[in-house]
Amino acid sequence: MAKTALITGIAGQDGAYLARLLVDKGYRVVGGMRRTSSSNTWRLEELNVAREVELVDLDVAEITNVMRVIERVRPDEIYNLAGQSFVAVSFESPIYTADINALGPARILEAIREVDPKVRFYQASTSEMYGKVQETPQSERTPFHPRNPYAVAKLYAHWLTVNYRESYGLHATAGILFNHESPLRGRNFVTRKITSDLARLKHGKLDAVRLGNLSARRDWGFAGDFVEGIWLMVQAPEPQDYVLATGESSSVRRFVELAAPCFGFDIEWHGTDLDEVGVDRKSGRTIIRTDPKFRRPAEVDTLVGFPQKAERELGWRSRIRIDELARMMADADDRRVRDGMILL
Ligand code: NAP
Ligand code: G4F
Repeated sequence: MAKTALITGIAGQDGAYLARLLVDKGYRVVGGMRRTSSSNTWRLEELNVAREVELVDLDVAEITNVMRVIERVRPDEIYNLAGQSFVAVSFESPIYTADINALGPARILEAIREVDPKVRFYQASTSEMYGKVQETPQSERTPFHPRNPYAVAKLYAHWLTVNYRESYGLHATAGILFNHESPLRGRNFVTRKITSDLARLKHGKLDAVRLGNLSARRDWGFAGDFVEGIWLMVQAPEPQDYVLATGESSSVRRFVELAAPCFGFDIEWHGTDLDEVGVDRKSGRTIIRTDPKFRRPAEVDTLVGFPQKAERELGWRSRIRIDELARMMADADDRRVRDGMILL
């Protein structure tokens, strides 16, 4: 009989890619979405999977809602992708972020204990938990030092997942995922901000792209690759935690340099720090500006993961490299703006 998966946060980037993967594997997929005033299924539609999943109202802030959905759906596997996922917002709304990112998973774990402890659980942990990094590259054994309320909340959920596994024998796994992007990434995040703003700039709808810390470095992979790793973790005979990463780190500046040629720009940098600008060599036009409002009270300077455990034990590999990723995202945004689509 087909397995049933419940995905919380199915309308987000990872939710959409995971839904596509699980439907293709023959799962019955039930997707939890928090209720909003307008439909928010554009990612599922882009991946042509909206009609193949059952959508339910599921807000991880509400324990009774979580409990009832699990009782009704009777999933074999729960993938908890729901989250207030934007680090910058967590400095402005730390309590809300904790409610969703820390207590949300606690509610689901309690519901699993209550309704059916055989349900397998996946928690979306994050490389942000390494924060002020204690060693490079970061692996499952690297100590954590979170640098923002988002990561602090995620760290609670991470340890709670480990604790419920150890205390109650749940098949509960936390995937420590480094940044993964795609054409379906939210426009707040820096990679998609760069590709969508460069597209608007090329088509005359924006004067300059305004960014924060250009020197921050991240290990950027492709979300489509990463959801395969998520699924593999949940299939493992024994639940364990795994790092998923590419093993390569690049700066925000480098991502701009990779994306810009896809729009016909060739960037050279002038100035330093808050005065740094990116100028298009061909036209002499300043197209990248820095703005302190996009800087964070405490920054995570550099992240790079060591995914050897996932490679060895799960047979997982990150396939798409950053140059291909930048091109894929740039091409999608160029097409969207050229075709007059509203950018989401
Ligand atoms: P995303 O695109 O922001 O998706 C998150 C989803 O969670 C959205 O659909 C959002 O709904 C939903 N959500 C927010 N609050 C909720 C609530 N109270 N109840 C139910 N759903 C709620 O993020 P993503 O990139 O797909 O990431 C998925 C998860 O992995 C997140 O938990 C994120 O923190 C974590 N993570 C992401 C990365 C990464 O690089 N992408 C790396 C490590 C960990 P709306 O659509 O209504 O906003
Ligand atoms: O794209 P970002 O906002 O992603 P961040 O903070 O690394 O978080 C993402 O990845 C985490 C995994 O490590 C996830 F857990 C989390 O949910 C999210 O998906 O910022 C990346 C870097 C930061 O150092 C930021 O300061 O880019 C820098 N940056 C520079 N200018 C900017 C900007 N970030 C944003 N969002 N906007 C800017 O203008």
